[in-house]
Amino acid sequence: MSHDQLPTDNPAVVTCGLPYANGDLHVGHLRTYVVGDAYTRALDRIGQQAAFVCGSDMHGTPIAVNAAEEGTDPEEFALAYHEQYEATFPQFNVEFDNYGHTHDETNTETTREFVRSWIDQDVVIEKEIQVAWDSEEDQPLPDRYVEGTCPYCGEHARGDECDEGCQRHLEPGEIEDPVSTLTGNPAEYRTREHKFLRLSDFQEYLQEFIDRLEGTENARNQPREWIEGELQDLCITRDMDWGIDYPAEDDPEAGETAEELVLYVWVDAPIEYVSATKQYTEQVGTETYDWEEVWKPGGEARPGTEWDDDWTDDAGEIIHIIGRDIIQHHTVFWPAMLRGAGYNEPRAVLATGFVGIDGKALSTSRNRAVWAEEYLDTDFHPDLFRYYITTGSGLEQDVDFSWDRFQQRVNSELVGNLGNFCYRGLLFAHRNYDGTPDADVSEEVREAIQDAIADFEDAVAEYTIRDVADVAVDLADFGNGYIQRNEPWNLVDDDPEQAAQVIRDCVQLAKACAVLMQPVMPEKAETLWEQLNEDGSVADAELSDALAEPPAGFDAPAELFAEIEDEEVEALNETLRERVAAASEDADSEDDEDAGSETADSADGEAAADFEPLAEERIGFEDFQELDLRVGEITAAEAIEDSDNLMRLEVDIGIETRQVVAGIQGLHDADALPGTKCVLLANMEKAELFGYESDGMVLAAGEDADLLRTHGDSEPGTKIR
Ligand code: B3M
Ligand code: ZN
Repeated sequence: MSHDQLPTDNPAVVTCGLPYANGDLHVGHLRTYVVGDAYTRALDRIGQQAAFVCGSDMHGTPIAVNAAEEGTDPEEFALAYHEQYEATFPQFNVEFDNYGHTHDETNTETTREFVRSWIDQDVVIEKEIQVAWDSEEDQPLPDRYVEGTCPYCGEHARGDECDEGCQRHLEPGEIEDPVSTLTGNPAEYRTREHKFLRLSDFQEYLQEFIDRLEGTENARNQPREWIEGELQDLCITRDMDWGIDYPAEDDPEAGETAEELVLYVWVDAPIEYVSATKQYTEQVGTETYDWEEVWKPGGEARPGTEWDDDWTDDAGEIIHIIGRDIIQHHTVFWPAMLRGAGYNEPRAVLATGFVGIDGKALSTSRNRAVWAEEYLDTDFHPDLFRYYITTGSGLEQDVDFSWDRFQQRVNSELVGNLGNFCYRGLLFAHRNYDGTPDADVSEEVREAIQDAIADFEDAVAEYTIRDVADVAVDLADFGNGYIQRNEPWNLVDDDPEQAAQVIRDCVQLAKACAVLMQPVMPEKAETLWEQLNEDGSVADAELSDALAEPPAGFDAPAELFAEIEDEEVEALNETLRERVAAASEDADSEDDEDAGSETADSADGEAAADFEPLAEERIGFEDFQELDLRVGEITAAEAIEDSDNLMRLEVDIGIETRQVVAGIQGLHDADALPGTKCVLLANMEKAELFGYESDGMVLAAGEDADLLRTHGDSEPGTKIR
């Protein structure tokens, strides 16, 4: 089964990953919410009914740890951030239809209903497991209370997620060399009884689901590895006080300690997507928007571990927008949770890359971040940020935020292109015709607008938000070229009819820009709409209105966007630099005092390693094909004695064995390397280093020379393309 193209007759819901209510919002968070908001507005624009919902994530160790650090109660602590988020989003024109939180009554009740359904379906089991324990504090160490080494990739990991390495979810007890973040002591293990969702029951279902799933490629492909292998049961309870209680009273098989357990935060968090939609229906009535049509078509849950095609023909479209570090939760755990309770499944998951600052990773602990509040303190309009962040790169890629680049893009694309076109077109029209000249739109311009509408529709159906945002600016670019080519200022006297025609076209193009830019820059679009003297709100206009006749008369326009001055940017850069320097000193001294402090500090979705800016220049496929990349296996490794950092490797690439000199001494243990798979650039120019010929290059990532290898077990010699 594949999905009908958007728009469909069914209602849609767009959700964004819930922000943990544990710290100030920064541009990294805002990327997801701006994309979600713009996408929902774009859906509406193509005639797809859609609700946009989200809420604060109030539970789990991310909240408990930070609240404890501040000496506050987790509920009070989380509620304060929740209120802050609720007030901040609209200032970026992020307008949720409903913004709830996971601790409210609706979500508590819905979560317990889900769990009861799983119990009834017999997909919940109890197991005795070893949980990490701090003997000094005499308390269990769930999730972020423990850190150690990821058993899958060997990177440093915290509790339930390998946030610096392979991004996998880690089950309790899985982390290696566990250390308590409370005391810094090595953790012990104690036996406890916990509840598990038996994911293996859903394996077949998930394999079919992933073939139907739409969205970004990373979200559709990454999960395949997980659902093709053995699916580990998901521990759904934790030894904590803060959270939603496990409904032990409804579980006939609950052991004695079950009532002391709360649900794992990743149980009640995604269920908030359902609860927030339910609350929206409570606000507007089922006539306007019926949450059940989306989540439980026909008002009926169909629990089971298999899929039923007919049932979902009329089901709504569920679209999740998340950071790419939580793909597994949304494409494996969540669909199984939904299926087990008889709910509809996601239609699409869009997983965004991270946001960097000035070419480096955003880091809250180092204060290398641009905070939401900080942006709002500038004079820059929120729509400028929205434009920058949605068009800075494709959805899956990382976006770099730098004030310099922000200035450059605003000045060239918004001021110089879109704003300039609308201003000069409308000003000319007002001065010479008091508004729209009496003429028909030319065929050329009509076609250009029709093409822009088609591009917009395709981009929405294909979830390519950047293209959605680019359409209006591209159309303005066309408009600028059109004015330049036709020189209406020279025509007014010589050929008044032709002049009127050209300006008539420009007014139409400006109107089309207003309609097309609205999802990404809603307020700026509204201003342009008013300048055109249009009635009502551009938010209510349809795509076809881009071609409808503009009002005959309008006043002199004002410039839509103002140039950003160098001094403003210099000041902002200076503030950022000073702050990073001050924070780094603090962080370094804190690191010395307390190895655990980094854990609680680092924010969601930040990558630990610094990254370089993306290359500006593109290469063609042919250039890429010139690289002869092969799967290899290291068969021998030794340090080159005279050198500080070089190692001599022998790499089997199927056809032959190559000697390679690699700068990985000190980063890898020579004894452990033989047997390791790698990727070798086989047609690298030969070189001689310290008397050894190097015949190829082993690929590695970052300063730690993390060796690249393939995902599956392709044989040495296999060509990589
Ligand atoms: N609260 C934040 C994160 O891990 C987490 C998202 C929940 S979405 C259901 O990015
Ligand atoms: Zn890992």
